[in-house]
Amino acid sequence: MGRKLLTEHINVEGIETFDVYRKHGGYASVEKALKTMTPEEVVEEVKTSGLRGRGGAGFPTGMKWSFLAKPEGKPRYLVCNADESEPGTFKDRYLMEKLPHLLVEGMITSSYALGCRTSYIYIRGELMYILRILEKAIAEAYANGFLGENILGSGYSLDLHVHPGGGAYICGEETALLESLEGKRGNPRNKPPFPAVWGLYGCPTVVNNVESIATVPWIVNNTAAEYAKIGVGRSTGTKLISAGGNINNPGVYEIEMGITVEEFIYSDEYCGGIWKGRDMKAVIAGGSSVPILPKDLILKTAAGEDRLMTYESLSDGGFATGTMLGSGGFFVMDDQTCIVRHTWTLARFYHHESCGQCSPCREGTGWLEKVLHRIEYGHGHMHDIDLLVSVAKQIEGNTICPLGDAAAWPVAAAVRHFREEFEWHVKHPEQATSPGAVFNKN
Ligand code: L3W
Ligand code: SF4
Repeated sequence: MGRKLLTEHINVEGIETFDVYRKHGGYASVEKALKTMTPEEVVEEVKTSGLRGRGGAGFPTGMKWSFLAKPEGKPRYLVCNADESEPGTFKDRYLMEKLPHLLVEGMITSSYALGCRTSYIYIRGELMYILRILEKAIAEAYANGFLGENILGSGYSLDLHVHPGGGAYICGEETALLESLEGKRGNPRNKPPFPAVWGLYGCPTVVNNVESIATVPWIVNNTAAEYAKIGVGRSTGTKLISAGGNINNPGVYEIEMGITVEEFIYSDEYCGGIWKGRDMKAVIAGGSSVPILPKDLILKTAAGEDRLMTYESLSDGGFATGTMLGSGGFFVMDDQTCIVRHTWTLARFYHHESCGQCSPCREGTGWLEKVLHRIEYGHGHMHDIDLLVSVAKQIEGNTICPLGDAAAWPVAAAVRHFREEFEWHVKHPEQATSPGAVFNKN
């Protein structure tokens, strides 16, 4: 059984209330930080822990915190990115619904470290019921002296607000999120300047994922050295994985970094293997925005070693043979899954969610969707398959924000690893249009 740093008490009855959460050690990190540590010492702990951003990019959290500019006379902000909209990713929703006080505690301790007096949780608009859960937890924290003026008599004061988005995937991109929080259309900004210098209302801002912030209390309570002992190499600690698709036990799992992908997919502690006794065809490991890998490549690295649940092992060999841990949304596909249809579904999503600011993304996502649609529905030509790769290449690296890459990579990888399946659709249009028709080598 792996260690559970975030979810140890998640099934305790009443843990969503202040009293029960407190009885189980809740808010200890606020007491420890405010009473015995300087803000710089908290930043140093998070740096030393090796914690990396859990939203998708895996950028070192402590390093991001130390980039925060401190100009005279300007406030600093901490904004929690709770706009979880990545297809296949539902871990932050789970954490906030079950353990709202853990996020509130993390926000207080992190805001203290960063010198913020006002902080925000920007939550996905579809999750209004969780917004209410968080508002209740925040009200309880105020009532018990953990928010507001002069917290625990320490002289430190903080206000915390929850703000809902309007339902656009792009608002999960940090600069689009900040635009939206300012009341504008959620269009991503050009970077640099990064939010650490020019963020909310033009002030220095740290934007962190829910899981990242929820990990800070454990690090402060138990020390960075203890945290860094868990995991492998530069992938320290634990990670929440949302597991879905054709597996026996879909759900959210907290894993210790470094277990093998094989153990994660096949052991009863986690996914429990492929449903209906079928074989596995492919996996997308990090939410929908990362390259798909066929069974052989998701289980073994380019060097033939077991692939591990770490940032490094999953990206081993670059995009030819690797993928990304990303936001930790595991889509597992059985041998009855149609890769063409699956890829078309994702392309539709990205086309719909493109904000339209840059032409490679606005036009390119539309072309990917159209070409995939005609292959799937039996009107494709062989040259369409290379056209997909060509359009994907022209999007990649030529856009303001990562949505362009996120739309291009899954398509390029699907053609790279499953070209035969695309060709089969072109050669057998009568089969390709019938519901449930799936390419099968045998
Ligand atoms: C200051 C520098 N700050 C980098 C900061 C930057 C950001 C973080 C990472 O995209 C990925 C994307 C999705 N000075 C800095 C600096 N920073 N250099 O570090 O930056 P970046 O640009 O690498 O990533 P990002 O823009 O945050 C996130 C992938 O995650 N993804 C998406 C998940 C979607 C959700 C959701 O639904 N909300 O989580 C999944 O895999 O494709 O590649 O904070 O400011 N010199
Ligand atoms: Fe908008 Fe797409 Fe450009 Fe991102 S890449 S700014 S979503 S058009």
